[in-house]
Amino acid sequence: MIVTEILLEFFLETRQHTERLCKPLEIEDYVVQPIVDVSPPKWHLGHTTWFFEEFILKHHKEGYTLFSDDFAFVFNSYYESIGKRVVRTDRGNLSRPTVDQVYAYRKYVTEALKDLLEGDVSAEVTKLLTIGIHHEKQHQELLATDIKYILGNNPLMPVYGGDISFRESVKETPQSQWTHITEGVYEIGHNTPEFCYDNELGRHKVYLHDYAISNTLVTNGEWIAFIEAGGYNKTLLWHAEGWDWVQKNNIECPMYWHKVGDKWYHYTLEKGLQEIDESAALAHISYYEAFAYAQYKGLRLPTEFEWEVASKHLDWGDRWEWTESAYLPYPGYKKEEGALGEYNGKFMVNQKVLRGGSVATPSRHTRHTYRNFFQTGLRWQFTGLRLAK
Ligand code: AVJ
Ligand code: FE
Repeated sequence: MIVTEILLEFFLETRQHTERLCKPLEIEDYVVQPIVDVSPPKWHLGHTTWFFEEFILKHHKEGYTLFSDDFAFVFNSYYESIGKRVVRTDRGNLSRPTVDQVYAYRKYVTEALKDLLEGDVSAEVTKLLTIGIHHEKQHQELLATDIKYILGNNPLMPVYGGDISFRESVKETPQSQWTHITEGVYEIGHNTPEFCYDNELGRHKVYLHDYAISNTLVTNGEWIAFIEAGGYNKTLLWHAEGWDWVQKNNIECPMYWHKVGDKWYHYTLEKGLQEIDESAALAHISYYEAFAYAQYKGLRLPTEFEWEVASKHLDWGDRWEWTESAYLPYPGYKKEEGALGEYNGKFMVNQKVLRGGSVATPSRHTRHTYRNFFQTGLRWQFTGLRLAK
């Protein structure tokens, strides 16, 4: 089977885009890990490269020599079946390999893949290449949000700069309306020939009762009203775990928000600290906050199934939307074989599903069956919410 030029083009474009995201960084920005969830940009650059080397080149390219025997230890993220690795909390302690060496590694692996793809390749390689591309795209989103965390938590709050605009203060339509869906049996899960992750498969039927879902995301202005109504102090709105999280971390507003005088500001990649636009879609809240807000409104979050069914009637893609659904396997879920079985399946405990996409999601990445997932207290992604009833 010949890898179409289109797939090769897709691969090269993806590799380039990752580097373009890092272009505005200073060397020091590449190395730090301010919290465990945020990885150093240098680590993302190396890890996405290691993924292609480990899963494709090592097994499918004749005579391939690893760029470095040490890099699997440094850039393996969480694949227990592949081998030992730097513990996650130590990713920011790696002053070596240097940024230059990591860029050289990227070049070496990209060239080796280009060379491999110029010949005849198996359906297996085509499949692995497609996963590798989508994997790198997931890391492009993580790169954008990790860079935002690194810069936005630096006391100087530097502007990111560069030529990529994230439209972070994307406006919501002022007229919020309810979209009504009639009760019945609906099919959930992926069913096109296009790529999807294993966690979207096991298409199955669910029964949904009559429900309504908002055609808009909750806005910054609506969130300010929640703050002013004492939402963060009203214990009855919160889960026990959410309330503990608020107390322990002194949470009073979304991540990146700062009150100066009586006005709210937030850190943005594009312009640094900016006055908040009340009509823009809210971002950077945890599941706990999304839930408390729905309680305060006397409403609820949609389930991931309600979201998927309604999505064809909605405008979506600016924010990852917290749902009420636990991240669980669909009936009939089958893990990928081998180490790739560790990619999604082993995280199906204690996490919530987010649907949609965000201003940091790269092109051709998300879809209406895509299942993102995070732990309930995390909010450095562009996370927001849409209400249901
Ligand atoms: C789907 C965003 C939760 O961050 O671990 C990256 C994406 N998977 N490499 C994550 C992912 C493997 C994943 N999330
Ligand atoms: Fe990864």
